[in-house]
Amino acid sequence: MGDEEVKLFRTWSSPYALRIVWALKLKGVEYETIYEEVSHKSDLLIGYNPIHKKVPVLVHNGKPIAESLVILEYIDETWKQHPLLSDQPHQRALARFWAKFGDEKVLPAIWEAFTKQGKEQEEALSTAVENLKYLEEELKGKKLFGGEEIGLVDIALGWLANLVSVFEEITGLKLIPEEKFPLLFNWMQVFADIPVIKESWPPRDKLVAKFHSIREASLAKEAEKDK
Ligand SMILES: N[C@@H](CCC(=O)N[C@@H](CS)C(=O)NCC(=O)O)C(=O)O
Repeated sequence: MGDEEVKLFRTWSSPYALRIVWALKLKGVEYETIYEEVSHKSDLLIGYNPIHKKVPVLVHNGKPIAESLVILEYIDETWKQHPLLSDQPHQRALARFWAKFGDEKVLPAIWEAFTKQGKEQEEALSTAVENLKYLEEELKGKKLFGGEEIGLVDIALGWLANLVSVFEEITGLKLIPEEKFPLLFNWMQVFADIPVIKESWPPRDKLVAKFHSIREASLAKEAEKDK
């Protein structure tokens, strides 16, 4: 293991890249971090991920892998300690289902609720609530999505624990109210409190400032369209 070269291209705030940080840390894999700026991507990053040109990219012994959920599975197959996926095919399939559901259904609705206002925001919020109900249901009888240990689904949904309260502070909306989603609310606290997760959380004030300006820019663009 000692002569392996593992490099992670990330930005300081990318929630997708944080998935990879968490997985590598949980597994105790040593790696080098290369910080990118989305507005100034390096040629190296673009060369490694020419199709999407996004972070994260993991480079293992010179071989690049892009797309966070794909990288997570690669990590789990390559470093066996602290497994993220079950050894049962059906359990593995379910975990992949929920990870995909998070990215395809939950994330876009919450992002719309965060970046829009008025009717569009209301609609996005009600879509988010419908989708979050499925996650609440999935947590019944479990502390974490992975059971007692962090699994792929916890890592894939980790951005909820990281960003929802930031979005709530900026918009004044309650996206995941405790009364409506007690299990999910508890999961967010439990997940955020796990030392490996806590220590790699980006600074909250920097996140608030960054996402505040993203929301402002998005609202200004919408206002421009309506003129
Ligand atoms: N589906 C991708 C999404 C990655 C992504 O959207 N990364 C953002 C940062 S959060 C990025 O690199 N954006 C650069 C750009 O859009 O030009 C994944 O799961 O890795």
